[in-house]
Amino acid sequence: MNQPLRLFDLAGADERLRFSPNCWRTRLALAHKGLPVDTLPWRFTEKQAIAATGQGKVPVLVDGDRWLHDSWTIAEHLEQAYPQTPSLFGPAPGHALARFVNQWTSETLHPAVARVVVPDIPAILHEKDRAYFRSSREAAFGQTLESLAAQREASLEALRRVLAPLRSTLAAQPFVSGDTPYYADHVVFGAFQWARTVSPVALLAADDPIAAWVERMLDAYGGLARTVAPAACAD
Ligand SMILES: N[C@@H](CCC(=O)N[C@@H](CS)C(=O)NCC(=O)O)C(=O)O
Repeated sequence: MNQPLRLFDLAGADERLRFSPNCWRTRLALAHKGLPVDTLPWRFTEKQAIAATGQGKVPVLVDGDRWLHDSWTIAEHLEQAYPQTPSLFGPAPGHALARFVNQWTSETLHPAVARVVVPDIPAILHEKDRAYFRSSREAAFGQTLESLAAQREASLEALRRVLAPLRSTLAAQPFVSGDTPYYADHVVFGAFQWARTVSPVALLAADDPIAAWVERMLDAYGGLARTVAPAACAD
């Protein structure tokens, strides 16, 4: 590695507020591998800065002359390009099972968390992102953010049902991946870090085994994920 790795990392109005679940996957994967990275604060409307990837979403990792996007592609790249560093997936079938966890998180867990926390996101965004965020998310949900917020209790109830297999797993073992965290933990944790940093709503009861695992993930890698403060309560 000649030049330092660079990561375009979604930020709020306060550039220290890094809240993207998908970027947190990559942050934790880099920490797991002990790879230093310069994180560059990026706002939703700064599409030009990542135009070299031919798309408009982060994480985007710049490794030498390669511009990589999509958190899963980045994880596979890191695993293949840095074989002397700790594995993200462990031995077979770790890679294949992590892919399942990746897809479950993106396709089931994120949408369930989004219905709870997205109404809180405009408040933490840079002003230049607010109108874009509102119109793109209202189009995606087919309703206003206010109407989404009004359904919060039902959304929390639905999320609790989605979390049932994660809860029973973490009641039986300390990490999603077993005794220590691997990439599957980074992926699932990204969703909780997202909620923690953008919304004051508590997703989990204090005695929930998932809450204990979230604390272990906040402590992991020298407390990297604790470097971002939780969202403040509005009242
Ligand atoms: N499949 C992609 C999803 C990336 C993604 O959705 N990123 C969000 C931030 S968490 C984003 O950049 N959104 C830009 C936008 O909505 O315009 C990955 O895993 O990296």
